[in-house]
Amino acid sequence: MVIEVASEYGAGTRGASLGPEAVRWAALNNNYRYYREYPRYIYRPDEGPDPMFRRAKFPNARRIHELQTVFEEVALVVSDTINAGVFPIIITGDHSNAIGGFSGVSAAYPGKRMGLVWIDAHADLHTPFSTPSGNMHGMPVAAALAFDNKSFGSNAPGDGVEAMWNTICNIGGQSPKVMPRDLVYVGVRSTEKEEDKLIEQFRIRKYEIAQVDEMGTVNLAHQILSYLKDCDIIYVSFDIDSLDSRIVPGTGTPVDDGLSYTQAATLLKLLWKSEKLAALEFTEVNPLLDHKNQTAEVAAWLLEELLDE
Ligand SMILES: [Mn+2]
Repeated sequence: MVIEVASEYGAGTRGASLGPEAVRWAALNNNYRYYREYPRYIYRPDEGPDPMFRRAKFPNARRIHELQTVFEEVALVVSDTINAGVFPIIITGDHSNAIGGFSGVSAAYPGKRMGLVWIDAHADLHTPFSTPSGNMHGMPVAAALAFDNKSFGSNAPGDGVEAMWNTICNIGGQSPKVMPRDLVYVGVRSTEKEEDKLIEQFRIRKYEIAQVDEMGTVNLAHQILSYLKDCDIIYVSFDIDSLDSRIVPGTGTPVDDGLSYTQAATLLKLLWKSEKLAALEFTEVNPLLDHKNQTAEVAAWLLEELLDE
């Protein structure tokens, strides 16, 4: 089942909520199986794009109130899908929606140990206490780990935001959902010092592009799966900005010198074959920033490559 989440409340730039649809159109144009054969559920937040154009009430966690509802609703869709015996492929607008995704997985597998593979240019390890932008697409990994990062952050978001953050970390009934030991970063190359300190303190496993080039993607995939061997289930979150910005201009925060699409395809294919894979998420395609839908074409091609396996 393909679950499309048309929300961009966590982003700083408009347009990511149109990403899942752009990927769908690219797949349709190419007559991909991904489009023809997979049933599809489209989630849209009740309030539509409106909150994006209002002044943010909580500058350290923009639209956190609206996002909480989105995450809770998406988590329900994901857990219902898994409980029906169907594998969820989740295509989301901005990356904060990962919180809905892994919370749904966590709810469907209570008590199971979850590994998180985060393929992204960014660490997404901010919290309302540390964020420089207030955009929640930079916070999903911290929510999975239930970090507040008061120790390295210097914002004072207020009690209301702190309570909402704790509620968000608890969606799906388990908090934390992932232990730092069970998190793996691939392609992260644009971080802030508040994130670097956490990565260092918790010795979070991280594969940089140069390491991926050197070790090869097949070896990388095997190392990741062996590192996560004690996990019962694995959630893979693939941010399109993990790829080189020259291949994927249509994304909110593009970064140079990323993965090639062959590297991404090989890595995703090998993770896809793991019996522990509980959900796969694609995110951050933004057609308003794109050139002739090229970024959505890349995402659709990657998905098709997987489903051909
Ligand atoms: Mn991201």
